[in-house]
Amino acid sequence: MKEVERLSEKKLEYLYTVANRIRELVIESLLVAGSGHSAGPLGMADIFASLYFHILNHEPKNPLWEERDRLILSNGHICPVQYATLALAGYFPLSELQTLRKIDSRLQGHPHRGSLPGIETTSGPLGSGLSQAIGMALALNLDKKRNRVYCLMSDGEHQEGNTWEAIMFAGKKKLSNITAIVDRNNIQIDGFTEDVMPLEPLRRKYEAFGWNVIDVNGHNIEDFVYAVLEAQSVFERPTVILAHTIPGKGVRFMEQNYTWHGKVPNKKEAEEAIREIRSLSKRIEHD
Ligand SMILES: Cc1ncc(C[n+]2csc(CCOP(=O)(O)OP(=O)(O)O)c2C)c(N)n1
Ligand SMILES: [Mg+2]
Repeated sequence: MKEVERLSEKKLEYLYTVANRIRELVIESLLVAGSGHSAGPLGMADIFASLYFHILNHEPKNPLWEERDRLILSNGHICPVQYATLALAGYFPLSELQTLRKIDSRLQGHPHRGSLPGIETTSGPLGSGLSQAIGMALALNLDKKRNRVYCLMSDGEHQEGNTWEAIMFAGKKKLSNITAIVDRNNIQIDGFTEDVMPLEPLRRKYEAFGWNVIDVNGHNIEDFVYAVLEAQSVFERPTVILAHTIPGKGVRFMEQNYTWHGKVPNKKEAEEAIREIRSLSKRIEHD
């Protein structure tokens, strides 16, 4: 297992730059696709940059490397952020992002295992990723392997029973090689989670199922990396990182607006979005 290193100032700045480049690629690919999800992918860009460019033990040119950590994307609809990140990391050419959601493309609207390097599971039907991730974590434990499993999930998925069965099982099995990361962005398809079907108190619910829980600002890369480090040092308990994020992060007219859950910008909106993301990069450089 690779120990996650502490971040230097230079690395931190680099990760924020990567995150904003991911955001630009997300907007560009969604514009060409003409359909898809905007808010979730933008909100998770900082976490994807941290995972693929600092935390994960992986080899983009050898995607089936046995020693790799596994990253399971349970909320498959945010895959534009995973596609953009995988391409930037070198799993496949950046130009392929232009094929998002096209017929016969390897980049379908929801991820398809086996068609694209770096995709560990097929997802789209919400609520099944944690069960799959736990199966992998358990198998790795039985084989006495030290690879870690990361499962990205949405808050909306916590309204599904299967998610709680998986949480219960991981607690019982004391699976400390799995880290769940929840995109706690407070929105779902047609409203705020606490209006549609309240999830709180999420921390206390996870704790009751035997998990170690860490709340983190999902846009503070330093804090997120520390949370992962903490998860690596916890024994006999799985860890969940409740990552508090802003849906649409980086594009003001999308931020905190659930109507951007499942729609894409038109050309004018995309241009405005890219301008904003670029100015955000400058703001970070000058902070
Ligand atoms: C089992 C299942 N039910 C319904 C859907 C349709 N659906 C797609 S995304 C979504 C919203 C879920 O909330 P969340 O994942 O928190 O959305 P986000 O934060 O990305 O806006 C729904 C209901 C689905 N993909 N799978
Ligand atoms: Mg959500």
